[in-house]
Amino acid sequence: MVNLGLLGDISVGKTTLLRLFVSYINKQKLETLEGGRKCVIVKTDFSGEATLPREATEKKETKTIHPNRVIFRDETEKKAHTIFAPGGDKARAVVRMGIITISRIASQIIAVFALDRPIEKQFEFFNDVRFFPKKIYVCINKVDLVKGSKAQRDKKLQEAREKIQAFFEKRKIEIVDFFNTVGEHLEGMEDYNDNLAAMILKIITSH
Ligand SMILES: Nc1nc2c(ncn2[C@@H]2O[C@H](COP(=O)(O)OP(=O)(O)O)[C@@H](O)[C@H]2O)c(=O)[nH]1
Ligand SMILES: [Mg+2]
Repeated sequence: MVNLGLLGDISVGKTTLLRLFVSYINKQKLETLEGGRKCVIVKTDFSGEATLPREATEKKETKTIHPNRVIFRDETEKKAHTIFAPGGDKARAVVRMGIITISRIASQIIAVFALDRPIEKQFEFFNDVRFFPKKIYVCINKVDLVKGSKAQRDKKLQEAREKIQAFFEKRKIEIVDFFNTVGEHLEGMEDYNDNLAAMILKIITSH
């Protein structure tokens, strides 16, 4: 059984990615992917989402207060796994508690970044996450929001990777793998949606 934690700054897309994964299981899409397998949802808990007042923000409608949680069962291995996604706003004491708790109980961590904002700003979130495994996975999300050609997007991704690599290297944390994702269902971005599912599959099958 793997306890997987999605950690990252506010609004990088943790909750969206978790919901996307649930949709892959519910639509039986997970087993159609390369190396895919049949999984079923045991339980989902998104009750940690608080609805924001409409005027608070243009787009973001909810904010994670208590960690969201999904339990699913791998039908091939007959094993259950849990994914936790706490909030990102560590300035709020209750959210911060969730981050600390999840960083303690998760055996595998995915550090989530958003490609549409400066990467350096997003490191602040990780600076005081105290319990980190020696090896983590990195997910660079919101790849769709980089405008321009594929070459420009790839260049931006490469620059982000190098910065993230350097940041964790300083903390003696090894990055096992990078995944580039899109959390929302958007036309032409299906491969980046698949990458999220592939990432979780890879983690549960290698631990
Ligand atoms: N365009 C785009 N929007 C995204 C993507 N992932 C998440 N979002 C949006 O970003 C906002 C914040 O996402 P949310 O999952 O709440 O972030 P969290 O704070 O990390 O849980 C929401 O409005 C999402 O719809 C993505 O890959 N592309
Ligand atoms: Mg959230």
